[in-house]
Amino acid sequence: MSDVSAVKAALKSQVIETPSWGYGNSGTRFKVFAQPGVPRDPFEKLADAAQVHAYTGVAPKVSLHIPWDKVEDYPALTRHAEDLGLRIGAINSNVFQDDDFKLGSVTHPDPKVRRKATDHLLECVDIMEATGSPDLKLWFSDGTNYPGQDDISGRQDRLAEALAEVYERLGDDQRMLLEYKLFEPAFYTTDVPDWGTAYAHCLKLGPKAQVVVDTGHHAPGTNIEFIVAFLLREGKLGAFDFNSRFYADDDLMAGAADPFQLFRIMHEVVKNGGLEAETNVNFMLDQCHNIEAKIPAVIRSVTNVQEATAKALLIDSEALAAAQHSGDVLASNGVLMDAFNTDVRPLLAEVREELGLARDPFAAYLASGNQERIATDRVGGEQAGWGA
Ligand code: AOS
Ligand code: ZN
Ligand code: ZN
Repeated sequence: MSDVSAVKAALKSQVIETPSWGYGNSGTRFKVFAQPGVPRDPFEKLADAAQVHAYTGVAPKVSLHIPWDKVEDYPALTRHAEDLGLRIGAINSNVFQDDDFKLGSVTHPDPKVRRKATDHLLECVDIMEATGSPDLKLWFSDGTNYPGQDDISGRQDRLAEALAEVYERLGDDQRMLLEYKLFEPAFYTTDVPDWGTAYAHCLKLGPKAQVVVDTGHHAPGTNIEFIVAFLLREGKLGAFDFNSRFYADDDLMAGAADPFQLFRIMHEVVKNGGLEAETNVNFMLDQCHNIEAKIPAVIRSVTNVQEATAKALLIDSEALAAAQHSGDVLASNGVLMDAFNTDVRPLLAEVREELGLARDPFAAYLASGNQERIATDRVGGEQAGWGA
């Protein structure tokens, strides 16, 4: 796409969904570093997400995680979101933080534990109904640590059974997003370890089940953009959990570790129709800001995704196709690299200006005084964190 107004229109319509847990305290198993001004409840998490939206103009949706964001009154939380100019995005289930799930949740050998896990997933569907959320995001920590610990294919049967029950409960405007992850916390087998497993389950379930690609959930060297192209071609790419990794599931800011990889992914998205509204790909972030200030880190992540998208949109697709058809390897690679090496920050600044926003959302937020204000105001109460 080389028509600048079309590129700008695409950038204005891309929605990036931010995660409620990205605004709370988080850390590693070694230490959680508490930060001043961190939200004390889901209402304050939404207020922080509203700041990100106010300065970027493209982040009106927020993913919730249950029970971290459990509230008495979901319609009230939804109204609060609407008052802030937001809407509730994916509902993330949590079947990994309960003693009962030590040996698995929906794949646990004990049917009573499987029932408990599936009931939680159904509760999440109820919360979707109460909040107007269109997406149920499922990530299972299920797996085993030792050879022989459990029956690998038996666990697939149990997984399929639970997924089918939840799928049945979905309404016409609701879908299931199944996330895969190579390892952790299970270290020998994981029950949904890769896109192929997720894809096979989604295919069996039907059109309302699609795959989530979390960019931090692959073995080093995995070609993620291939997976993206394949899933889009099959109509099975439901969403991204964007983040960066250097080692494993690092959950660092999207585009920080490898902006070139993010560009390659966004190229496949653009090329295969993933930015079109009807394809309905949910561009989510799944990140934790352990040592950096959270709201500006989310703003930086959003702008990193936008920069990768802008570069992908600037690829001269006609020149690329011509070079590919003529078998000119160097020319086709050159077309891609020209786009990647373009400084798109002035273009994005113009897009923001046209939306009535500051040209530099990061600087504008820091100058707003909000960070100091929340540090003063949010005293007392328990600060929300990853897992609280
Ligand atoms: C876990 O590794 C996954 O990325 C999930 O998406 C999870 O629900 C999320 O990271 C919050 O912990
Ligand atoms: Zn994730
Ligand atoms: Zn993860």
